[in-house]
Amino acid sequence: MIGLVIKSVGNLYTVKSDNLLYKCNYRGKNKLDNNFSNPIVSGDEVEFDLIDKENGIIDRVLERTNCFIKRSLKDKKAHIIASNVDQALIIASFKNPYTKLNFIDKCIAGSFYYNISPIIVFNKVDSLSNREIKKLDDIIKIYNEINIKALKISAKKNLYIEELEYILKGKKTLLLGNSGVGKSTLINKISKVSNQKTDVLSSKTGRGKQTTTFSEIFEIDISGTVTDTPGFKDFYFFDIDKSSLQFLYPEFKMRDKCKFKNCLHKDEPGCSIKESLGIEVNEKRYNNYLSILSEIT
Ligand SMILES: Nc1nc2c(ncn2[C@@H]2O[C@H](COP(=O)(O)OP(=O)(O)O)[C@@H](O)[C@H]2O)c(=O)[nH]1
Ligand SMILES: [Mg+2]
Ligand SMILES: [Zn+2]
Repeated sequence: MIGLVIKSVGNLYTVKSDNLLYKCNYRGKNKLDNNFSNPIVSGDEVEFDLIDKENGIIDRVLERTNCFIKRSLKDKKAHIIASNVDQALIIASFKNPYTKLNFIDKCIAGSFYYNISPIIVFNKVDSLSNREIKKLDDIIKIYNEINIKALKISAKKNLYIEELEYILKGKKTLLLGNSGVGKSTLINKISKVSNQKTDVLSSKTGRGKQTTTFSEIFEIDISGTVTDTPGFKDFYFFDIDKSSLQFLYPEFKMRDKCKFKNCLHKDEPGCSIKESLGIEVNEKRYNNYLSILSEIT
């Protein structure tokens, strides 16, 4: 049978097929598995055999259209966050907690690399003072100027949620964000079911919510899906190399004018990106580019 993995907790997968749910394990042991800390992820289409009415065994993963990969800090292997998605919603928060722009920029670059359109929302706008909102608007402008959708919302107070739902409608969206930014709160607002299941499952495995490898797909009320992922504070790229990073910056269009063909736009002479600082290229974005570049080995 063929089905869609809608939830993964450790080595246990929930597979949906013809509107029925099956609990499945994975049998496959192909060579690919060695590079990945998790061979299967929510969003995967899989072929599986039934053991009984409710349980099955996954034989193989069908080819993915895309997947978002980070490097696992534990074993340096690839950790797939989700697969087969249209867009990534980067959920940030200006206060409690403060999301670093460096993290947002890393999520954007990763999304572009894996052919996923990035969108940014700043949640918890209800808790900001007018002065803070003004500061946030300046940040939002940075992204809007390079044609990346960025908006502010309040999941708790229902502010601008309709605007967001319009963006999510009919799409498969991956949620990215630090923990505590309001992913679960948002999902409860826009999806057909509340996410109480997360708690049930993590208590079953006896592991804390934070440490369980976990992703789950929720259906949005008005159509479309969102994939919840464990919040992570920071992450490292798995397969993006130094020379590719610049192509993930839409505003670096003038890179062809650099003196050196292999310019990394760090401190090379005649660098057109450095000459564009404060004009086409925002300095904060550029500084984060340098910091992300230095992390890549
Ligand atoms: N003030 C405010 N608090 C929020 C908002 N959305 C979520 N929170 C709070 O932020 C905390 C973390 O939210 P949660 O949804 O669990 O975050 P997650 O870790 O990203 O899933 C909870 O105490 C929420 O009530 C919001 O729009 N405004
Ligand atoms: Mg959560
Ligand atoms: Zn350059």
